[in-house]
Amino acid sequence: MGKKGLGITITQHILSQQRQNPEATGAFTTLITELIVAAKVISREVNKAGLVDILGPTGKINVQDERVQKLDIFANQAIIERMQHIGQLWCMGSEEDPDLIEIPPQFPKGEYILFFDPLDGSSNIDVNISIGTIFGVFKKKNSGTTPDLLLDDVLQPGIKQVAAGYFVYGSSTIMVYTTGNNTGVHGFTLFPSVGEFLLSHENIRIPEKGKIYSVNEGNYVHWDKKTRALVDYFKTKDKETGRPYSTRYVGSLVADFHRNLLKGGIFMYPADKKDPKKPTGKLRLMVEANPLAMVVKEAGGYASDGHGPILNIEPTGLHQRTPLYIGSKQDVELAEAYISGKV
Ligand code: AHM
Ligand code: MG
Repeated sequence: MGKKGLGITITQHILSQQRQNPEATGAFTTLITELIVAAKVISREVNKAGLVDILGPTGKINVQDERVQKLDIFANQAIIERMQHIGQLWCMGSEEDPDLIEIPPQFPKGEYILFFDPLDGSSNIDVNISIGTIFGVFKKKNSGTTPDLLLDDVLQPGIKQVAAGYFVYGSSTIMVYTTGNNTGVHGFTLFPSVGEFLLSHENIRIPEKGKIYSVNEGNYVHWDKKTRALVDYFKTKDKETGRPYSTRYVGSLVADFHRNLLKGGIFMYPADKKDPKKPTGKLRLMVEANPLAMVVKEAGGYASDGHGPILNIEPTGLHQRTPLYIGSKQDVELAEAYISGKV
């Protein structure tokens, strides 16, 4: 924790970044500020989630499942309702909505597009494991001249994101964000007593190489030979390269990613043959892979689909899935070499 930064609120931090950019209008600051309010509301609800067994209605079948589903929907609605009236958004895309989310006609529209996964890792809600919200922000494409909302005018490769980040609702609630262009990746911890996010992790840099690999190894039988060889590599003993690595996997991308960002290592969700409908793995390009790829790049790491940078993928669908290898640069480059057949 940088002592220098202690006590700086996220609002102060965003405003100081805004002042460094002479072209900034404050529109982006408004956007992020409102998103933070939505996240605080979600954080409060997540913290209460465990109480449902004690306080929730009794006699109902499937209370737990109900609750899990409700929190997903709650988080989605909290973000949409908070963000739709701020006047800065052209539209939104959420993991929970099959189509783009339009700004209702009674509200002004803006230039930004917000993609988000409202509650990532939601299968972990009822077992008290960290979950989170992931977001990425784009500007509307110049080609978007028609007043109609066309997917082609909205979808862009991740490299065009102007900001990205995430919230983790864990032992404490933390927000990590970047606006790219070498402005760094910064982490803020929510102090519940004052209701403010305070700077706790200034200019996060991910180690060049880590000692952790994070993957759902239960999918081993569904992987191709290259993927198996890669995971076998991390498990093989070799003193010189610091192997075997340790496995760490909680099943919330946002939490697994956050740990590896701070400690170094690689998170993988490879393509598998488990579900013929999802041959490219489970994770979504627009709401999961792209935002975290921007964060990791700005922190000195790398994100790949096994063949090239995640951030260069031209999206063709709102809910497109992608294999994901993300984390310390050397580890991800090695994974890419395995998957693309160079090793
Ligand atoms: P979700 O957005 O519906 O929660 O699904 C994504 C989650 C990720 O957080 C996590 O990395 C992955 O699914 C875990 O999947 P699996 O259970 O197959 O390992
Ligand atoms: Mg998710």
